[in-house]
Amino acid sequence: MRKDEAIKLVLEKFPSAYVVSTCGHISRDLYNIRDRKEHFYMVGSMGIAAPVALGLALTNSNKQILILDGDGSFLMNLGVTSMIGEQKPTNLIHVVLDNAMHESTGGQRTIGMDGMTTAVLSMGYKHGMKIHNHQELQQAIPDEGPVLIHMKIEPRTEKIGKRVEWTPQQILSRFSAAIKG
Ligand SMILES: Cc1ncc(C[n+]2csc(CCOP(=O)(O)OP(=O)(O)O)c2C)c(N)n1
Repeated sequence: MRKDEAIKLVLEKFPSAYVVSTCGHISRDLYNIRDRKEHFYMVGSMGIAAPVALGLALTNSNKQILILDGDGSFLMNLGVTSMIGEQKPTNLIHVVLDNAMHESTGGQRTIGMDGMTTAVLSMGYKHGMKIHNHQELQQAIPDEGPVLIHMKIEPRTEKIGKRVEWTPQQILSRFSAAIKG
């Protein structure tokens, strides 16, 4: 699966989710596929989408909060994973798009996501699932979170789209208005 296909599938599967996307190409791809005020594009801060989403999930328990992470970003901040497991927000979905590299900065390899769907269960996540294709994502019906959805994706071959054109202040104010409304 390509990264853009994976993102489209996630948006179809969770159409009303508030999405916090990690920095770099993942936020750019999300923005170019579809721009919504319910998207919080993390600018610059790698590994921080998950803690932002955890705070949002705990303070907005009636809303579905989705993290769109990369494997590099996920692995960089594993501490927050145990915090999510301990807090157990049932409305939190943690999607990791795993291309086995830090694509945004030139493709340096990551240390790998092997065993993470099991590891998060021992940290307190309710579900952990590995997804390779469209059918598997359609069948995955996480009744409640926190859930890790580990999606294997292919390295990019197509050109990256434009950068997010909103300023960080604009991203924050339109997202805040959306989630409060
Ligand atoms: C704290 C911090 N360290 C490093 C960077 C530089 N950086 C931005 S995106 C990125 C790679 C992210 O990798 P991954 O989450 O796997 O996503 P991908 O780029 O593969 O889509 C790096 C190293 C940063 N923005 N912040």
